[in-house]
Amino acid sequence: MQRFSALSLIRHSLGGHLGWQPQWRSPEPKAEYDAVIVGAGGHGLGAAYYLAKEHGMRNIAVLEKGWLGGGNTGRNTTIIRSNYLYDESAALYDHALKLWENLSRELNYNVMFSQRGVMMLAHTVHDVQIFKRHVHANRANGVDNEWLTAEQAKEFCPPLHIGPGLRYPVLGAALQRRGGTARHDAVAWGYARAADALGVDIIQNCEVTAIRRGTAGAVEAVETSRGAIRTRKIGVSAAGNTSVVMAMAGLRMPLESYPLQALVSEPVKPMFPCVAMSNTIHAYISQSDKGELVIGAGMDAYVSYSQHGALHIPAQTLEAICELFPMFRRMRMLRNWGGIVDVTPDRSPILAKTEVAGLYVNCGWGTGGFKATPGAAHLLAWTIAKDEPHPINAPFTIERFRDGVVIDEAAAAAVSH
Ligand code: FAD
Ligand code: PYC
Repeated sequence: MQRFSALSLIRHSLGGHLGWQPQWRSPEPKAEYDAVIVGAGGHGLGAAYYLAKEHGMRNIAVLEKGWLGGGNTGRNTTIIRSNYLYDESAALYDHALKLWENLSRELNYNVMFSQRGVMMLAHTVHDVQIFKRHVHANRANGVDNEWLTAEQAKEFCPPLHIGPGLRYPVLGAALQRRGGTARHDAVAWGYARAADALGVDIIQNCEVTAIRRGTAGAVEAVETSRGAIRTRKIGVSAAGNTSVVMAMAGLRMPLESYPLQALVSEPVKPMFPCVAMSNTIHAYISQSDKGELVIGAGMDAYVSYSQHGALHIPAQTLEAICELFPMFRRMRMLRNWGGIVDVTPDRSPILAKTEVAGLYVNCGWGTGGFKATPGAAHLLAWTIAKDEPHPINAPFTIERFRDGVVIDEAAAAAVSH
């Protein structure tokens, strides 16, 4: 049954920065599924879609405690890039970027992927050295990235202030031209509609409250706010809440959860041509197709599960934005909000089967998992269907923290942690 209608529009209760959402009627959960995905963000919905499309599974449920796309998928600043340092990460994020390049066609849904270029600003000698190292490492891996002088950065992004008097002068920038943005809610809805068409049940207002394991330890059911559901395969894709869900199966995760905030301005005519990011002063900015400036702030300094953060953080971000782009000083801000991100010690994700038979996990994307959405979804589906990782996600285990084989991407994470 087709439960989706692009014509039935309701107001998104969050008032997220991209506005209106199609309505979704959730089916009643069945007593048993071949696979259950916990979390209807882009990663979970996408995993269900690829399980159905590429692995021939049909009896799949995606369980969501709130509404689909209402987690970080609907709260992020939509920056997409693959300019990470290490070989493992370059393979992972570029796998996702290649899927982005065909996603609107794949889903027959316009996800408004726009390769307008992502420019990372360098403000110190240390930044220059780190970003140049990224440029060289990326190019050696076949990932596009180039070094710009301050003047070239201004030419690429005319609103950028590179004159004297800046607290943090612009010394140059790394530019990934294939990077850009997409419409975040469209990604959730595109995957949801495509998964639904393949028979996947997407069940909102259905919180997973316990994971039942059989005598041999393998998973056998989830308890939910809408009753128990039997299943032999559970994929947890519950960003921000992963530790809580995994603890239900008796697993302790190497994760911390933090609020991360963003805000949008009033809409204005097109004036900002690219994505500009400054890790050093915690500010990143682009302009959505609706005309709003989309601005991301730093992470809170304290762990928390609340979906809002400390107020001084966006205030500091706006100071930085006005310094870098003085023409925005008179803009008014419309809304700000937060999401909960879960962060690993090496700032790389975990995408793996676990020591509990039938339990798989996709988490730890921290401040940077939107860009990974199609790739993470594709690889999670593979891992669940085959009960083994794809070669691309094989390094992203939980055990790497025990064994010390970490993939330290702290310098490539946009937001300082
Ligand atoms: P989510 O979309 O969060 O989905 C997880 C779902 O699990 C949620 O809907 C939640 O309600 C559900 N859930 C949790 N517990 C349960 C339970 N017990 N039972 C049922 N359901 C449950 N990344 C980028 O790449 N680029 C960016 O520019 C960027 N900017 C960001 C800005 C902000 C302000 C934030 C908060 C994040 C940003 N990120 C960015 C990170 C990115 O948003 C996330 O990594 C990504 O969206 C995670 O997607 P997901 O599908 O895994 O999670
Ligand atoms: O990962 O590029 C990113 C990002 C930008 C803002 C938050 N995350």
